[in-house]
Amino acid sequence: MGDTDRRTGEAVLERTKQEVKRPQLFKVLLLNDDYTTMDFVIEVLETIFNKQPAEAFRIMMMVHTRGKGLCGVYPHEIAETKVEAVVTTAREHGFPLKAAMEPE
Ligand code: TYC
Repeated sequence: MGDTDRRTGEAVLERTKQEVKRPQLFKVLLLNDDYTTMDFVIEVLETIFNKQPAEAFRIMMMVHTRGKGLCGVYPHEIAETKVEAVVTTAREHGFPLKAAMEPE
């Protein structure tokens, strides 16, 4: 609405070209701590982030050695749900494990 055609200068009421809006994506990261067990982190990666065992181990070691590691990239609401699921299950098991999300 209120647009002007670039070539003719005439008013354009509606553009026919379709715009595709892709959702903004967010990285979900796991953060290191000294108390959560390696086995529990691997379990989280397999169950919440659907990783195969070898990939879960690789990500866990990345977090352990580098402080944080990428678990997946998701639309906002799914990323939020993953972070909540990590925190909820970790607290239920008495672990301080944290997850974070950041714009891709
Ligand atoms: N650093 C933990 C330990 O030595 C293991 C760990 C890995 C904890 C990844 C959190 O996100 C994490 N038991």
